[in-house]
Amino acid sequence: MLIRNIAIIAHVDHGKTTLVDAMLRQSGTFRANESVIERVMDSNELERERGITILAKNTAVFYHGLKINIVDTPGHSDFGGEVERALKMVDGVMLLVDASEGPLPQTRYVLGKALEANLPPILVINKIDRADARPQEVLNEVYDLFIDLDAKEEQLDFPVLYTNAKAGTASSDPGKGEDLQPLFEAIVNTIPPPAGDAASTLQILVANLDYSDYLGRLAIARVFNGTLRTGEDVAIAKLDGTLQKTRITKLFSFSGLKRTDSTETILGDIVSIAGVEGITIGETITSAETPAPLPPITIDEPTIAMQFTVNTSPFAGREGDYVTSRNLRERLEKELLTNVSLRMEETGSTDSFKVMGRGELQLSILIEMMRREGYELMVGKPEIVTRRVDAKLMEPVKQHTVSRLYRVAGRDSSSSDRRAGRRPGRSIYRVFFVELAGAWRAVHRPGGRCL
Ligand SMILES: Nc1nc2c(ncn2[C@@H]2O[C@H](COP(=O)(O)OP(=O)(O)OP(=O)(O)O)[C@@H](O)[C@H]2O)c(=O)[nH]1
Ligand SMILES: [Mg+2]
Repeated sequence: MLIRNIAIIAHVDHGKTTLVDAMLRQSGTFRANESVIERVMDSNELERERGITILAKNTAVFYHGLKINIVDTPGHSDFGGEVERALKMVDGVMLLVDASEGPLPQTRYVLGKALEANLPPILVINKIDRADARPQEVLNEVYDLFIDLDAKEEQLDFPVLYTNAKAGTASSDPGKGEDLQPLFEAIVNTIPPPAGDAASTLQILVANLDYSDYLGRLAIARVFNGTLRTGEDVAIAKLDGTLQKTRITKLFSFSGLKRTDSTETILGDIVSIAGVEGITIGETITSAETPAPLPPITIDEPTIAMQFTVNTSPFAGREGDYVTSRNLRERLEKELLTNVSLRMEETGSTDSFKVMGRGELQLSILIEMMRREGYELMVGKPEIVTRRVDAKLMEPVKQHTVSRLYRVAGRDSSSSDRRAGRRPGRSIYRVFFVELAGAWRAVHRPGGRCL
């Protein structure tokens, strides 16, 4: 079967998950009378409550006999690690940009990662139905962004589609659009089929983990070379360099929102594997005789840290079931296995752990998940993670964009000024003002401490 693997990337709320809904619907994934919830891929409890995507997830649709594996990624910068990892599984990206907001900081970040990985993009200018849509300007801003990111000549030659993800339409002309056919065609024609050789040494890279109540831990992995058949002896090249011999007995491929049983992998496909104890992200399933591990997945470093401590307050033990430092450590260690952008460090005390992540939202989601699972803990104030490079103390720098109507722009930038603080003699951030239709957009580059 012919395959295409694509990730959908964008700034937060630009409509990725909504577009996946439409792709699922139009590829006949659901029965005609099936009622399907909106943003069906945002399947976990916190995602539904908050209306955001937190974890990257896979689905597959079929178009004229061709299988398109789609990875929906989160747009919030705190979950950037999910995007980096998703890009390991695909051969191209759909870069989604809101037709009114245009490219925003996370658009820049995810596009930068896609260009670095040499993944060909399809530009999708979404929410074309918005009254304040300005597709032509947004297109120009995206070209500027590509150039700013030092895109190569051939990377600038991408197809452009204008979509209304809610209505499920795409067209190369912003005024038109009947269905998503032009988008499917663009995927087939611009995203290269997976490379590799089905007959050579087995190489399957685990890029994500999932969990099923029936099957336990599931590894989501991309077949780069070779063919895996269930029941055959294989090896897992572990992150510590050792080789663990095993046999894969439960193999699935994606089909819409379901996993379908399979006994043999197809070259380039994204598969799901159950029943392998301890398997984790970055490991390669390979031949037991001639192991050929793929390079492990590297992702950007954490930027903020928080202390997670056993509850020692007078009210300790009233809310949670898991209250000891051993409970806390085990839960955090479990999280580190699936959440590769998190790090944990021991502190001087056995009751306390320093947990590092990409942002406050990411850590607050972890805390909320733990709370709901019955853990009781105290957390400290977030601090930025600093690093010494050549004896110089370095701090993470963020880009902070504020869009306001003209009349409040002055007040807004001065309050950011105050928060950012100043060092004698020089400003520690730069402010850019960009004029947009009826609004100023102030772009700050403050140090991590100021946010
Ligand atoms: N008017 C209009 N609204 C849209 C369109 N596409 C998405 N939306 C709305 O935009 C909001 C965000 O959509 P999502 O699909 O959750 O966006 P997302 O990019 O997946 O967001 P994250 O995963 O959290 O980054 C929702 O309220 C959608 O209904 C569109 O084409 N037109
Ligand atoms: Mg989403």
